[in-house]
Amino acid sequence: MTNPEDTPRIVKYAMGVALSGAPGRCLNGVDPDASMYKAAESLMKLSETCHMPIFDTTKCKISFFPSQFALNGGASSALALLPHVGIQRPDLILLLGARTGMFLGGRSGAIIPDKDCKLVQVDVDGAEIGRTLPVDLGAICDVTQFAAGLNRHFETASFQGSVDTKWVDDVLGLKSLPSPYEQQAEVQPSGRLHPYHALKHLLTFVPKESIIILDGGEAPLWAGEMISTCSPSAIVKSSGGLGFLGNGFGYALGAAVACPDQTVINLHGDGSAGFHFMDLDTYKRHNLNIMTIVVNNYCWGMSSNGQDLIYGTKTPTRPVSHLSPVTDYSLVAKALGNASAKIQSIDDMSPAFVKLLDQSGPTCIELVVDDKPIHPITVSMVGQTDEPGMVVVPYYDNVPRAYYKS
Ligand SMILES: Cc1ncc(C[n+]2csc(CCOP(=O)(O)OP(=O)(O)O)c2C)c(N)n1
Ligand SMILES: [Mg+2]
Repeated sequence: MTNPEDTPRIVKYAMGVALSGAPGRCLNGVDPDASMYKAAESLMKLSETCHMPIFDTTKCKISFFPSQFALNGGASSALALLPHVGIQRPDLILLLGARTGMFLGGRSGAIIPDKDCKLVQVDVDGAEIGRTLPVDLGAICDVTQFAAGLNRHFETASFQGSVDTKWVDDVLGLKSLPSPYEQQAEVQPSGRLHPYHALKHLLTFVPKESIIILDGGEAPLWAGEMISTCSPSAIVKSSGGLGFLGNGFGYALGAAVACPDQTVINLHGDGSAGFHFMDLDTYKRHNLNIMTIVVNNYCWGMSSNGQDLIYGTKTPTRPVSHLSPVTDYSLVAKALGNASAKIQSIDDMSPAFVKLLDQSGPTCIELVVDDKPIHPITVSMVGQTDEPGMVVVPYYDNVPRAYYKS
């Protein structure tokens, strides 16, 4: 808003958007956490009644399903594993506010099967229903109301559906499968840490009950797999429906001001860190309890890895997706008044945390890792095809080629 006289018109417009549009943080003073917990309660009740597991997407969210909730299946990306571990794929998926696109495997069928599976989509925005995948049933509705309505229905009419409880148990067991990376060496042939091992060890040092903000490309995906090891009080995934980068700095700032007694972990790739690293200056000026972690693989890893998968040796140079091999984030952080440490080996971790957890105010860890292996989500997002009617988009969703009459 640039003109004060626009205030009534814009506030009226904002109220309209807040009351009728997609849910999210808004201007109107409604406590979004209260409404999210209400949504979680209704969804968990519905899930228990129908004995249907709940999976979440990587979209922007504050985790509000307790990890102890028996039907919490964890990340929906695990569903891509089903054919590989000999478990049948789902025959019904309810998309409750979850939007199709890159975070649900695009049109690849990897997460949402492209056959023998009914898809029901519920969204407040009708334009989302069937946007990228054909749905069998769509409902334009607020998810909390949808779940509450079904719950009311099941109070008088008992649930009649048949559920294969063995299948549900098998699917819920996916999240406890040992990681395939466990067996791989902690140090890559480059001499840099394997990102899985680096983040697994690092997270064991993060104080319990921290608020964790995840930003970046592959870095937050590696961290996300093991995040429960530090029992965070909240996880804020900041990549949103379009997968944007850099906004985690603002989220960390807000969380630290709102919850001064908690540690806020502001985790980034080196790419996303570059967007707003100067916010460490603000963190220092307000002496906020934020630990920024930069997972430095010296590249826009998700981008260069996606390009490696598609263009491979055909066009092997990636000048745009590489970042400077000399940038030292721990030094920059120190210059901005944030106590800092650089970690290049597992042995560096304990002394770094001993030094930094003793400090009051903001701190920064630069964790140097390799850009390989490629995270499996990047692999699942790449749909290489030689089909002439499709434009391959390295790590998003391929799009049909525009048709022009000749
Ligand atoms: C604002 C914005 N710019 C560019 C992108 C495209 N993008 C998605 S992931 C990614 C690479 C992120 O690199 P980094 O943060 O270093 O994480 P890494 O994958 O290396 O762990 C890029 C450029 C984006 N999603 N948002
Ligand atoms: Mg990177």
